[in-house]
Amino acid sequence: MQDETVLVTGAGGQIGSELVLSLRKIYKHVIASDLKEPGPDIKDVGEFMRLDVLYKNGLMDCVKRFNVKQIYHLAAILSATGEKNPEMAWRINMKGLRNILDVCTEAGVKKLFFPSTIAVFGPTTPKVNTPQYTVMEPNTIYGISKQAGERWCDWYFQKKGLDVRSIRYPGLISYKTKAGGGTTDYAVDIFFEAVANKKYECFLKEDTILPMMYMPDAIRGTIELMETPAEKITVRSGYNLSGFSFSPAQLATEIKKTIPNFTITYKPDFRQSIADSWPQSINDSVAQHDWAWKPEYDLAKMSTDMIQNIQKIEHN
Ligand code: VAH
Repeated sequence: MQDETVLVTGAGGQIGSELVLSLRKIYKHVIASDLKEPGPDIKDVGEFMRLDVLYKNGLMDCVKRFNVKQIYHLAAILSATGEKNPEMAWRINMKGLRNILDVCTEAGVKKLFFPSTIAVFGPTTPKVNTPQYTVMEPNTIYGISKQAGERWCDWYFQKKGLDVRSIRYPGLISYKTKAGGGTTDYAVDIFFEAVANKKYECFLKEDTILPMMYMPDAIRGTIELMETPAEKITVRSGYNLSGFSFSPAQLATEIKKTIPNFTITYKPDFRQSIADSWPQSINDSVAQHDWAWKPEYDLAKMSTDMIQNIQKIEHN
């Protein structure tokens, strides 16, 4: 086990709750932090601190007291919530990041992970096989804040030498923590509804193709990127990362292979316009070249694993 102390902000969220568990298999000291108390699987098996990323002094105290050498800064407001609360989303996603960047440079943190997203792309971006470098005109506060965040991270690398690394996550699918406030969350909710009620009303149109990834691949890719020797890293904004793409109709067809009497209906809401502004598929050849990224899950393997694990949860 490695001795460095690692801090995870937003540890109670969809990525954080699983990332903390994976990091605790590698590092002796992983401090999980969030604004609110997380579940028992995080809190009861290691250090937890209540931290507000908008309060820099509290972050600095924690980093200095525990000699934190790596930070995974996951605290953020996602796309759908951000459109309902633009001021709060901008404040948390930008001021929170700036506080973390300054704490890292002032307190000698060695490595920082910043979660970016395919939401940094917008309606003028090429939608199919979206390249690492292309037109980026995001039209959600979430996407705008994450694009600005990528630029700040690159600036802190260029001007202050901070070893900051980032991934543009596609929609993430997991069964351990229900997603919250995202547009791709239908691809999580649908599984819980299919197992519990054999039906789901989808808030996106049936043919809305979006890039997605299963959480085990996202967690593995995140840690692989952070463990890659610095000299191999050529992107300090955010690496494109691809899993697989599908539409709600294609996902429903896959679910029916395991739950034959599952039915889906469609009632698009405000999140449809958000989804329509994003790419359908992502080119991640730079990540493949720089640090040998390769997903292990496809749509069928993910769907089977999700249903099997949710059925176990329901039966316990
Ligand atoms: C969202 N799950 O829907 C997030 C993600 C690509 C989308 O960043 O907002």
